[in-house]
Amino acid sequence: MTAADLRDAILRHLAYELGTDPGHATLHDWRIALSLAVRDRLVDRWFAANSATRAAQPKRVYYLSMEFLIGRLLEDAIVNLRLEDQARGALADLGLELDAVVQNEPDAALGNGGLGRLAACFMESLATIGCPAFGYGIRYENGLFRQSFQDGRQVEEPEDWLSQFHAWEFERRDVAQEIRFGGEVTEKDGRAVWTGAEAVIAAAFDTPIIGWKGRWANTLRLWSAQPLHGFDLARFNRGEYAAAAEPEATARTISRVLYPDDTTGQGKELRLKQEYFFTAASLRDILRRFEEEGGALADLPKKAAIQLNDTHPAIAGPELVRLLHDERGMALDEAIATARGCLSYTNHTLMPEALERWSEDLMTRLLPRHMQLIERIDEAHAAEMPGRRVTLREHGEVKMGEIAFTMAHKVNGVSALHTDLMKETVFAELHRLHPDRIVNETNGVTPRRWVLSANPRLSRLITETIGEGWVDDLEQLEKLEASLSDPAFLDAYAKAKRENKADFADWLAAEQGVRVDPEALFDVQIKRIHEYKRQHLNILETVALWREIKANPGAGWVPRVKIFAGKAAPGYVFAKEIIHLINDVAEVLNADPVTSPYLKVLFLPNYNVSLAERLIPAADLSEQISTAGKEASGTGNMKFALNGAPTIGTLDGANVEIRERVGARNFFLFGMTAAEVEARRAVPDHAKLAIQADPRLGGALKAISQGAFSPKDRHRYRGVVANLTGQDYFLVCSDFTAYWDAQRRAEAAYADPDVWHRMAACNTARSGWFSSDRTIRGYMGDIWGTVPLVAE
Ligand code: 9GP
Repeated sequence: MTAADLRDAILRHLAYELGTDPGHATLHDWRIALSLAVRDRLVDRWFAANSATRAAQPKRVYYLSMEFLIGRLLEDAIVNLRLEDQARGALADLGLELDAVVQNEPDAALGNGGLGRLAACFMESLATIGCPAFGYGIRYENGLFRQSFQDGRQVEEPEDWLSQFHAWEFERRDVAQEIRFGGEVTEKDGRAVWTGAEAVIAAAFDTPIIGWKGRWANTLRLWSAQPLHGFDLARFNRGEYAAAAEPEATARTISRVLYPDDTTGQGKELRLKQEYFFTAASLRDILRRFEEEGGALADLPKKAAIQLNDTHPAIAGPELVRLLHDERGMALDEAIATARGCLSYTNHTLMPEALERWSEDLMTRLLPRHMQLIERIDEAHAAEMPGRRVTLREHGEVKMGEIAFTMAHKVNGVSALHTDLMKETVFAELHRLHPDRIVNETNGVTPRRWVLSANPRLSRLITETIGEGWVDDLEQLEKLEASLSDPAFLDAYAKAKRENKADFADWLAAEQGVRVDPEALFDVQIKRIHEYKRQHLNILETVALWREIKANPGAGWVPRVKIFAGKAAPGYVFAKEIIHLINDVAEVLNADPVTSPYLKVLFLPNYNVSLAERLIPAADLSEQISTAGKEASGTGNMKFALNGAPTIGTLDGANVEIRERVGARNFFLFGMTAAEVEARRAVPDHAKLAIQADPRLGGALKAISQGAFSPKDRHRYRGVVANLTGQDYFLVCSDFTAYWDAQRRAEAAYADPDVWHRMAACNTARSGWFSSDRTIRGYMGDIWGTVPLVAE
């Protein structure tokens, strides 16, 4: 396709889809017209992949996930179809710039953090590798909330990403599933019959996901909840307009937002409904496809590898048993074994709040047959494993982590350390019973999105140096090793980073009205706000540093900009206080004429994929400072390393593997290990001891507690300070001094550009293992037993 072909296609779509002409088209219109023109190309590849799959009838992968944090799709499609030059040329002819058009697309806000972004990277890698796969999730009308700040406090507003035409999806009116809740279980001819009382329709919307060079494309199928019947005309005619619309509104609630606040009973019920809704719809779709291809039910595991992304779809175990046993008459034991043959489960966290537990009352009310089946699965497991102590229910609750484990043939962790800890802690007993079940698949990120399109300058330099093969064989970055002592290469590497930083500074000035010095060290912590991720450790160190600079402004400080971004869950009060504190500190520090040339603090609102794509290539230092043992893997850490930002971090999650690969000298390690964390917690008054030992920490805490950053509300951070000086479960105080020292080491290294750029380049050259292609190949071999196909 030439640029002229693409230009003509854009103009055609502009006229015949959007009904407008170039003289009246807005940027939005151009973006849609370009998307449709690119989509045409993509659909051809998608059809080719689909027909190759139908012909071969291979084992398919089904990835069930509550989140798919796909972000923008236009640039991805252009890059993977290798249409950048044509798109630039076509738009230039029309007087437009590709970057502006691409950035007009709203982010698909279908995820919260690492788990959702991992699912998106996996979809892209599956397509690049040519592994036939479906992603299954929910088409949230309002996604995750949009974050803004009011007087420094987080404000949540509905995300309206679907208020514009979404060019990438196809509604499948022919594919719909009726999903039921509640009701009762009766028996007929010896079989259980569940008649759910409430019903909604799961309507399918398909998004093609294209792999590198357009070699293959898979489908992301998202379910939207719709009412079984339209509005109630009889009530409407009686003038009860709101009541007439109620069934529709109630049904739509299910696919309205991602992670509704579940601190209330209603919130919990809605969350469980969402989980069952998309899991049940997906399983029926999978069985329908299998049955259409005419397989014998017992062969289902040969045709379907169903991956449960965290515990959210864990109800898949009981539901698949129900579909096989109750609805298709398979013997219970066989149904359990067949389901287990298909299912595998990824655990993404050891944090107890994410290993879901549902009250038996709620489960019985919403999913009465599943509750019975959970009991039967529990009994079957007990019979299989005499002497076992673990149960699927405890204290009136159903344990979804244990259900997922019991019903899966493989369970994987997402980094080596996390996998070991899983074996030793949350699943110790189950691991003893099933020693071969747990495997490790360390996470990865797609290089197409996170290097090639996010960082074109670095990508060009890499390609000029080692050729293009790295894009789908990221370990080829090792070839850069030979250039790490070449001053010309290091200069070019430094120039790319400098220009990325200058671009970011310009964007900050234009979009946020903030000026920063591009020469300053850009020190970045972007991720969900959580105590275990310890954004409060970072801000405490910032306050301590501010006090030191103030006391001695002439000491040759390395200018630094601390950049934060991330959302706090709406019901997580402490995380919201951390955001407020960072914003308050920023206000005081940025206005301080003495210190602000050396130290600035920014909290960028509404963190999303596009912001990460803009910021990571401009970052110098990557903050990965979680309490050891708490971060399952991290994937941001990999993106930063690949883009040449060395890590300051603890031995946690994939940091451990990053450090092993990039080399200890190119990583600013600090803090306690997971084992030391456990030991430290047992020390009485550990926080107080740490505060006594380091006056900088005491000084920072005192400044915060005395209202230095909240002069009109001096006690605002009493709770935060009390937490840190008291229980300090995440050991912020105990790791403070080591963190402070590591920051000074980072500063010293940054002050010597030769040292720094070599360090940064080492990170790029040695992080090739962290490609999600490698991770997906691991899943295919160790868990799914699937092989790639090739499209005609
Ligand atoms: O917190 C983990 C993060 O460490 C990991 O990288 C990511 C992908 O595996 O999953 C996150 N977990 C969750 O978001 C919830 O379990």
